[in-house]
Amino acid sequence: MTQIRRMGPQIGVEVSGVDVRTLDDDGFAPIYQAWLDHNVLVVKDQDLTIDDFLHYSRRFGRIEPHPSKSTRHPDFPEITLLGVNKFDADGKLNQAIYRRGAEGWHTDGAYDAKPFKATQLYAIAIPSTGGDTLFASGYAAYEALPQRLKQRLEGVVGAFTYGGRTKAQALLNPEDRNVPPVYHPIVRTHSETGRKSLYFDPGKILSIEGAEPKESDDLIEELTGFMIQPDGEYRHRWQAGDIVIWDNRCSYHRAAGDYPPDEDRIHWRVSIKETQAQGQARA
Ligand SMILES: O=C(O)CCC(=O)C(=O)O
Ligand SMILES: [Fe+2]
Repeated sequence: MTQIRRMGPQIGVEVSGVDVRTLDDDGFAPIYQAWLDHNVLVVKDQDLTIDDFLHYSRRFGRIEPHPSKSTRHPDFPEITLLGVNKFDADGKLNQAIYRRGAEGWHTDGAYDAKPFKATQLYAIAIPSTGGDTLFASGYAAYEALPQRLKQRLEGVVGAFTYGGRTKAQALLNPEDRNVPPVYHPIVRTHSETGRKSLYFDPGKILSIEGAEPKESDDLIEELTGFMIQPDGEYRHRWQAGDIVIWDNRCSYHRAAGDYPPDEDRIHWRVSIKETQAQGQARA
């Protein structure tokens, strides 16, 4: 029997008792709605092949290969492998792979003119301790902004790149580095829910457009402080067989990155974009 339960107070919902391989449209509809309502959806106890995972992922939108070519699955470019090839040929831990997603709270794909709608992970191997993923709500962050900031940011866009101000691009091939910035509204109206969120990523933003450099830096620092609201986190403790999907349009996440390096922590990962119809639902 399908069960749906809330996880964190601001974000997160868990579905159990389903097999995503055999879900029909009527079975999927309440799951998709629960995801839109709670932004992070956990589906427990799945036993999937790569084709099953891709097939299920396509229900949410269009899968696009991640720009990090070196971490793509060799036979399935749409699949990114997390935690694979963690050690270099000389036996040294590759920090870019081990700590992927752990450098700070972020949203995936803000460096793209059309950022990822969603990211979905399927857990293949989970360490005995650590390795959680943390989530927080961009709606809650927006709602917490003082009126002064809401007004200052109305209609304002930010410039974003893959490496932001630190220019960290270790997972990209040389030919894919230093791509020009793209621009996104900082107050983002969600294309499906119509709700406003704080669209923000301190690791990818370069500047707030129209602000002097000093004000831009001050705003970036101030907005960083609003991302995670008190008691707003949902912390996912993985089990093999979990599928977790998050909505990059209205949430932030980070990997805890604290598991024993000699243990496996492996996920299949897909980046999902809006279909044209979803992207045009609202301007
Ligand atoms: O491995 C994780 O927990 C999440 C990593 C991450 O940030 C991502 O896959 O986008
Ligand atoms: Fe991420």
